[in-house]
Amino acid sequence: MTMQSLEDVRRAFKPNLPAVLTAKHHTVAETSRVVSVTTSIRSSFPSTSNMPFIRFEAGEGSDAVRPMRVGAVLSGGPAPGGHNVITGLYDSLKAFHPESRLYGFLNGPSGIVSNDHLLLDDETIARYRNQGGFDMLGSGRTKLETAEQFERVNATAKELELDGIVVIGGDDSNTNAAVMAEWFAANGSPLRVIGVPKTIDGDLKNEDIEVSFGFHTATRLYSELIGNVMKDARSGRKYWHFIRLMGRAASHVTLECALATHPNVVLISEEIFAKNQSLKDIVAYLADVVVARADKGKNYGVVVFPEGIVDNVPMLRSLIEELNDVTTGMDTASPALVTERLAPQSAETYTSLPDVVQEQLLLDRDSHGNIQISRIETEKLLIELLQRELEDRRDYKGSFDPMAHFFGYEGRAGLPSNFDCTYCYGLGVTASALVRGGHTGVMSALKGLHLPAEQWTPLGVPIVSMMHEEIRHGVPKPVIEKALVDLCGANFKRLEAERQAWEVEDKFVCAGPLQFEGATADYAPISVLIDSGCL
Ligand code: FBP
Repeated sequence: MTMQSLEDVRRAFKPNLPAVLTAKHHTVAETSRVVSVTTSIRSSFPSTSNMPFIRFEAGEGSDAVRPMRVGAVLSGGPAPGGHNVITGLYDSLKAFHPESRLYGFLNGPSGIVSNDHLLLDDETIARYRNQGGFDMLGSGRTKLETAEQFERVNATAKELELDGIVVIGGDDSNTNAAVMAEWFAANGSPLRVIGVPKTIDGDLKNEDIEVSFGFHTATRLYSELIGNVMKDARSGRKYWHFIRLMGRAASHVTLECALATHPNVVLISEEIFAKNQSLKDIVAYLADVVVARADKGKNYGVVVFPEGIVDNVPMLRSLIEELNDVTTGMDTASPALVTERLAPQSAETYTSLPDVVQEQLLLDRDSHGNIQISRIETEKLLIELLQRELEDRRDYKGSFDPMAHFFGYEGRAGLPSNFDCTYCYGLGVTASALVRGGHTGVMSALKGLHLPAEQWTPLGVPIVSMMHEEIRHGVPKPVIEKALVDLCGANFKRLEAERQAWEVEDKFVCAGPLQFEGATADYAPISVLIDSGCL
């Protein structure tokens, strides 16, 4: 007997396309929508801030049918579906003209600078259809911003005779794409730069981008694991599980998983920040739930929270900001050395943290200036502080045996869900049409994701329309605005209405493994369904 691997089975999956993309199609400027940006952003993007929104129509385009040459790059953390963006791009370029070429730049944006590439062919593309990870090309977080880097990108583009570059990345990578598009437009180059919205964090989201790709698969995977831990907790009845999930700035991942599984406690960074909660407040709330459950004989439970809470407890946020300043220029920063340089209140906060967390707060920042939040074991911090609090609670007679978990990297490269396979393939085909239509500085998008794929609407969204100004490394910079959880939005309201009932009663839901066939196989993310009013 020969056994087919699931990878092989998935290679045969055929994503459906939006109807307008299945036949001959072309792009047209959407005249009814105008990009509105601040004067300051306009002055940073003088050549590209007037780019129109783009829509798609069936029928022949006016562009000459000649082979196209396009380069694609995977940027930032992996997200399930990235390979399908590339397969969609490839199939579409080849269908347009069989001699078209698609180059994949290796190891992220630095591959464009150094012209490190792979010319993609049928065999390579076939191997990666509907597969997870970013291993076809590798990824990286190099920031492209200097004139020298752009000169080198230009040299690469000339050498490969590129018509366009497709940047598959999150908010920072797409900010880079916009800056690159501006540089080429300002320098009279016809090279087009198109973005594709990726990130499991789900924080690249707005009126036009309903969800970033990878979010669905990652949250389904985490929900499966959370559901399994819940079953285990309820079976053994002796452990409290503290589960940290990815989500640096935003808590979309935690919110989606919570709505899928119903943990006893859910912490949301945006709520903590809005209510100006201190670590003490959070720990007191956790202790209240632990005590209430113990009173019912339940010395077990599940707490779910995003990695970003460390950066959202106001006291810790200002500590992190001060640490960023204090450690700048230090060759090796040690807890003892930085404590001496911190203001007294920050020093007190810092030294009250467990040693391991003190060390982790000093890890190098990434090239975008972000603290490496995934490396900070907040679950251990909460457990230690909660243990101290429970010792002080005279009314507490239960037993507290905590377990710390981080579900992070295991969710970023799994076999993509049918939703992510289909969404990404469509985003790739849309990006190809945007390059062919001569557009630049726009992001490939698909709307109406609660509907069957055939009814999705492709469009090109000017990246500058998503921007605002943020202080980065001490100076204001135009960057894509991260979408945080909207505390007045339907998803958070749903959590708010339900979560109290989950604290003491066990309303756990075992989400089970991601399905590729059957009744639940084609679901869109819960948050998309709630936002569209379907749930
Ligand atoms: P992107 O924003 O690049 O998609 O990455 C998201 C993420 O998975 C975060 O959730 C996490 O904090 C971070 O990447 C970890 O990054 P790294 O892979 O560099 O450790």
